[in-house]
Amino acid sequence: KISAKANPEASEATEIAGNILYHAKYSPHFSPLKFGPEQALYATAESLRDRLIQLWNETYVHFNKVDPKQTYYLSMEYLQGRALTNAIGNLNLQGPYADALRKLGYELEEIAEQEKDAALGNGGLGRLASCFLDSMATLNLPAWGYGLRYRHGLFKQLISQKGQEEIPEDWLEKFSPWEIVRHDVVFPVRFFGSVEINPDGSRKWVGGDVVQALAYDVPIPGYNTKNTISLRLWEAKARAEDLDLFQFNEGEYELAAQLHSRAQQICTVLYPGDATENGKLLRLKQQFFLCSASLQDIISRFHERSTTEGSRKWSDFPSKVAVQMNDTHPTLAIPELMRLLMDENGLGWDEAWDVTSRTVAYTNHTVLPEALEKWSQSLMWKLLPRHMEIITEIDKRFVKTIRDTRVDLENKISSLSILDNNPQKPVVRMANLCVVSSHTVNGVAQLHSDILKAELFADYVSIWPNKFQNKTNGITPRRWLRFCSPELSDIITKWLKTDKWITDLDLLTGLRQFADNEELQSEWASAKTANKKRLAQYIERVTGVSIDPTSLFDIQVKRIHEYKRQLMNILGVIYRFKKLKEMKPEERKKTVPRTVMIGGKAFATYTNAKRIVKLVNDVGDVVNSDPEVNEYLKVVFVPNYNVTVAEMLIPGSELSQHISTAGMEASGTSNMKFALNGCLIIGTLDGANVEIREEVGEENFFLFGATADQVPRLRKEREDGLFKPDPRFDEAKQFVKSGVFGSYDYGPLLDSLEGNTGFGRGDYFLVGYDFPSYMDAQAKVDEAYKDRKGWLKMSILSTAGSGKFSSDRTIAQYAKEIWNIEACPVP
Ligand code: DL6
Repeated sequence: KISAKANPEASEATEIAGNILYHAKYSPHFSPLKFGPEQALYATAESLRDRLIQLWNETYVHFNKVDPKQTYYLSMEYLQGRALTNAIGNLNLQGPYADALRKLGYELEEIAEQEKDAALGNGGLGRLASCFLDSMATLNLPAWGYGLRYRHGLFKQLISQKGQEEIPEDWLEKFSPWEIVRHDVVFPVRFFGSVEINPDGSRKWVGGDVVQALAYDVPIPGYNTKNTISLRLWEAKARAEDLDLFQFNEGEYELAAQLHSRAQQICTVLYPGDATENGKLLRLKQQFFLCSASLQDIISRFHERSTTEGSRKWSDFPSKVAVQMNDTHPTLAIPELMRLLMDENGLGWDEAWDVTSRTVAYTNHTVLPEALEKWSQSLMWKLLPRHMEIITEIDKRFVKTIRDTRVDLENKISSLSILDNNPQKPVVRMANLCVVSSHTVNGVAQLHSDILKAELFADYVSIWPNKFQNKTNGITPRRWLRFCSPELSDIITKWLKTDKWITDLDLLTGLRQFADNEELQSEWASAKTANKKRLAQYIERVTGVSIDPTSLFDIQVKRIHEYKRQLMNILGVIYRFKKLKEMKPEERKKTVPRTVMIGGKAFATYTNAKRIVKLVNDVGDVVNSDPEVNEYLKVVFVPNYNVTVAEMLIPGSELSQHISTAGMEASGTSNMKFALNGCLIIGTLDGANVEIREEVGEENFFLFGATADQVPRLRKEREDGLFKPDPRFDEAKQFVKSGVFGSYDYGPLLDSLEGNTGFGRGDYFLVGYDFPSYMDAQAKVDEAYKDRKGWLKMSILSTAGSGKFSSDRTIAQYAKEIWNIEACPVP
């Protein structure tokens, strides 16, 4: 019925529908006789993948031709989430795909819902890596992401009467329609063994286990460009000949397939527990596996390209290759590159060091001492004997240089050196190895970079003042506004009279002039309300709790950690509940109804974090079933927080909490997503909050709490018994102790706020100190929310001030100031 000539979109939809059906019919994975939503998802994804492969081939043919310097982003984590809507959106094919699916009897949203999240990461660091890939592709940068193809990503969180339970995630249960296995890209990776000295004095790593790294490529399309880059994920395999057929036929099945089983373990799960020696060994193997496979691939590409213009000089390597280490997890890239250059390619130490140190750069993502990686020297000698020789030599040379040139640092050598030779527990300090070897080290928000320079890496700064930079994190505006809140983004496009903000987010400042405009405010309010209603439906579906879309939606979602202070949030809620209970009905009616949503996963062995999850759930059960109060307060624990859940929560948020102890959250990135979606922040002066507040305006940010420079003094005062808690804080804690929220033993959690904690001091995270100013800021939130127009204006100004936090800006800065690479758009 549709005339293809008159309507090219209609003809495209017809073609796409045909292509989807083709995939459904010929897919070897499903019966061709069925076309249910799941088959429709896979067939739709495969039809899209055809296009992506084409674009991606064109991209790499072009890169090969131009031969630009390329960036390789090494990360143990990627939190990709779902890919379908994002790929369709980046290729600007929403209309044709929605029409095509409609012709086949489906709505695009319904099909998109079928996709499982690729959750190959833990939290902010992994999601940052995924946002960066989107920006690298969009900015047409010659770049690759490298990671591991974990069979099971971050666990699924189940909430039961016991609190959080973890069950394995299974994104590859069937298969991923997005990845393409590269049987022609395989590299050997060795573990254990020993070092042999050749007759010429050079060294060779021999023996041990050799497993194969097999590449799986996931295409990453840029927005509004042909450029489509690759996320290359490695899987570990053994070869057929590694199976001992003789033993197998003797009935010794496990023994016969030992290497197969050890290879398979490497990519089985993300972050295997590391409480045991075996667990530690497996994690170290994962890290080395990523580094070795990626570097061999990078070097082979460097050689491949050289065939066009004769053999390439190794000294050119740093002008063709930039390697970015996302935190210390890929630190082994440093000794592995040295080994490959010296032992496999015959370079001398000086030349190999020059090449390596001009190639690698390091991003630090935390100042938490317990998160700074240290590996036992004995474990390292066992698994990676050649690398330990190299690390020892790097350390020796570094220490000698300091001794020769900086007598003033003599007494600092023990903390600056890479090897900590404390006889009780000799370790390799990975952050020190990164700083010593990298040409650039960066923090992820201005405050964090300043703290790195003034504290953690202060002495290194005195040695290499120009090595340290800041690169404030960012988020991709495609996924985090354009696709997750189409209503709000259509309004923005309408008022800015352009959709160019999608790739030039600073244009959002153009909304400032309309912040008071009643028409915009009314449109803004309807978009927010639509998003809140959608969120309310979702919450009811997954938790059974019905929430009021006219109440203030207050959200805190992130990994559960004591420094992020979800405990302060829930104690504030408990105090609010108690006061509501004490009020007369007519008083209650004057309060602002609130729905508090808290979500996030606690690491499986982090007991206090799990207690916090339990407390939030218990408080929710009591508050939500209290007939006097539940009209004014609801408390919901949002289970299984992941990228897809975030895409539902963030557009529907009005207030979000970023309330870490100042100086402890390196940046935060969800704060940027909330602010971009017109959600106001209640927060401390920590991480990127500082810059968000500067950009959106201090009157549009609910600030409270101690500043980073006050924290050491306050901790000391607390230790010396000088701290006098606010009565509200004591009242909230007492209320929990009274057993109102059930019989679970919250003693250890509450003790962490006063007695001795695992950190050896009471209330290390200063919940007690910050509680009164937090409660005062919450009271200001309630007042501000009563002024409807005022709130909408603040919300618009929040979006208008979020331009700086585009990952396009962040990546453009990395490209220019660290990697020295340029855009290479496919013509
Ligand atoms: O840089 C991304 C992200 C920051 O936004 C968070 O503030 C920071 O905690 C996180 N860091 C890590 C590293 N380990 N720890 N803790 O995940 O990086």
